[in-house]
Amino acid sequence: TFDVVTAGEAMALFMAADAAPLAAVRAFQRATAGAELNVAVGLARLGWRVAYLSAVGDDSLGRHLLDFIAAQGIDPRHVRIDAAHPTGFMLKALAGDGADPQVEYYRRGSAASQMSVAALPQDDWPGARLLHLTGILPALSDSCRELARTMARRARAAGRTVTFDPNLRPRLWASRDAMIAAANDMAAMSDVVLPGLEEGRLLTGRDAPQDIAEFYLARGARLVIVKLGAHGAYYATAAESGIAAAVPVPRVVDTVGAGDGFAVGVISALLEGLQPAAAAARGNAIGARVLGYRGDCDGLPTQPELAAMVPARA
Ligand code: KDG
Repeated sequence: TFDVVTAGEAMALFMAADAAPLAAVRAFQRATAGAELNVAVGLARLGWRVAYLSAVGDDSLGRHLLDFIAAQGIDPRHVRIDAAHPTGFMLKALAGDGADPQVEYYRRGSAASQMSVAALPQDDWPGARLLHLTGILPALSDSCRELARTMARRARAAGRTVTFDPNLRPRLWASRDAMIAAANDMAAMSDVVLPGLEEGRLLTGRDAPQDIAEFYLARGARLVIVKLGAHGAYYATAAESGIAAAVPVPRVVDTVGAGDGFAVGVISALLEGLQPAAAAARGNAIGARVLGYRGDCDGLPTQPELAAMVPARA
């Protein structure tokens, strides 16, 4: 049995080893990427049993991902090997001064983009308490969008908590309106919505974190946490709201994956039954830790590392 279910595209990641525009980089280091995979890894490191639904090609990039997934303690049974389509991959530049690094995708027509509701297991993951989705899965293809919607609908019917991180990727969408509509559609099927401030503004047309949270609470969310970067995170339920203070980051090495680290903090806290303020505080703490590392998953803590870094209460 599993505690948490998530689904998305597992990608090979090639991180530039030298500081140059991608077209001029001479050496890359291989790692892994995929927002939902990062969350799966973070939760597995904290001891949760994670089911991860994905697909890779029958190629060395796919085999490397399967080995990585298994080595992280994530059940690889739900990662399909699709012999007819390649594993998606991406390039990432070496970022300077805390800016978001340049990235380039090679994922159109990838194995993961071919996923559909046919990927869902018959048994619907008995025992799982929570489903985590992001706005990336519905962006991959029409069949992936249907998959994401079906997973959310079934999870709710089964009484699971659904968490949703919009993770907007404009490049994966034909239009901004389609992206906004799809993300808000997913959010309306979710219990917990985790937008960044800029994402929240784009998705709701509202400016203040309070108003963004109110938008999603009015559409059925139980908890909204708006990520405010260096200003921490604003959390709101129908009953309470507040700011969880930011955790100082001595040096930002790479911003990619910090939002996934935030989700790991929130989800693990909710699974433990912690209150919204403590969940937001743990999100801040793990997100801040990830900022200090290059790879998406390098900064995700183990249980003893987490115990050493976060105060028990917000
Ligand atoms: O959240 C981190 C992701 O941006 C990265 O791992 C790649 O999933 C990815 C994406 O689609 O951008």
